[in-house]
Amino acid sequence: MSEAVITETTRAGVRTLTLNRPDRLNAANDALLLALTDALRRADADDSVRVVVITGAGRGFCAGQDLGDVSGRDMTFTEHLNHTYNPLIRTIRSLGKPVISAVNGVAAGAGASLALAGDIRLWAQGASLIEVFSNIALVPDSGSTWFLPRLVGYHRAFELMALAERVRSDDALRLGLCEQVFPDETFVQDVQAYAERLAARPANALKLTKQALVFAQTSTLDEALDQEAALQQLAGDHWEHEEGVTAFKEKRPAQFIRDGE
Ligand code: LHQ
Repeated sequence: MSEAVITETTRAGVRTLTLNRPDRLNAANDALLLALTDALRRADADDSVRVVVITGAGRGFCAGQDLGDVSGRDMTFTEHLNHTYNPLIRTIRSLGKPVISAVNGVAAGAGASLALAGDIRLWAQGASLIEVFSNIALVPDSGSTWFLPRLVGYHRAFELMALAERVRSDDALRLGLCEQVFPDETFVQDVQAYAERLAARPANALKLTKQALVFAQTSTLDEALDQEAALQQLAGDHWEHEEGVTAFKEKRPAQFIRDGE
C-alpha cells in the first residue's frame, strides 16, 4: 500500500508533505489525516526543518473528507472531527515553524480549510477552493468558519458557504485567500524557491512572530501589546538578533543559518 503522506526534506530545511491519494483528489481518510498530523509534529521536533510545505499529489490539493470512507464508521461526526481534523488544524496553528499551504489544484470541504490554515498560501493558477459542505448539507468545519470570514468578511463567507461557489485563483488573490499565484507549469519549483527564501529568514524570530500573530487574532490590543513585549525579549536575547544588527552595521546580508541550528 502506498504512503498516505510523502515526506521530503531539502538541504535548505524545507520539508514537503505531499497528500498522496491522487485518484481521489487526495480526499482525506483517517490514515491520511493522522499521518499528516504526525508528520507535522515530527517536523516541529526536527531542528533541521525550517519551513513546512503541505501540497497534493496529482491534479487536486484535497477534496475534503473521503465520502467513500464515512458510512458505517463507529464514531459520531463530533468524535470524528475531534479525533482527526481538529488536531490537524491545531497542530498547524501551533507549529513553531512557517507552514505553507501549496494549493496545486482543487481544495474542497475540509481541504479548503486546510488550504486556508497555512501561514502562507501559495496557489497554482489552476487551483480553486470550494466550501463544498452545503452540497452535502453539512456545516463548514476544520476551521473554515473561523478562517474565511476573517479574510473576506461575514457576508461573502456566508455566500461562498451557502452556494458552494468555486473560487478560482485570480479571485482568491483579490479576496486575500492566497498570497501568491504561480503558473501551473512551474508551481513546484516556484513553491520550493519561495520556501527556501523563507527558510533563510531568522527561524526563532519567525516562530515568535507566528506566536504573536496567532495570539493577537483572539486578544485585545492591550493583551497583544503585553504579548509583544514578552516575546520581543525572547527575540532580542537570541543570537539571531545580534547577527541581524551586526550584519546591518557591516553592510552585509545577515546569516541566519548556523551549523546545528
Ligand atoms: C472523491 C472525493 C471525495 C471521495 C472527489 N471523496 N472521492 C468532516 C467530518 C465528517 C464527515 C464529513 O465531512 C467532513 C468534512 C468535509 O470535508 S465534507 C466535504 C467532503 N467533500 C466533498 O463533498 C467534495 C466532493 N467532491 C467534489 O465535489 C468534486 O469531486 C470536486 C469539486 C472536489 C472536484 O470535481 P472534479 O474536478 O470534477 O473531479 P471529480 O468529481 O471527477 O473527482 C475525481 C475523482 O475523485 C472521482 O472519482 P472517479 O472514480 O469517478 O474518477 C471522485 O469520485 C473522487 N472524489 N472528491 N471527497
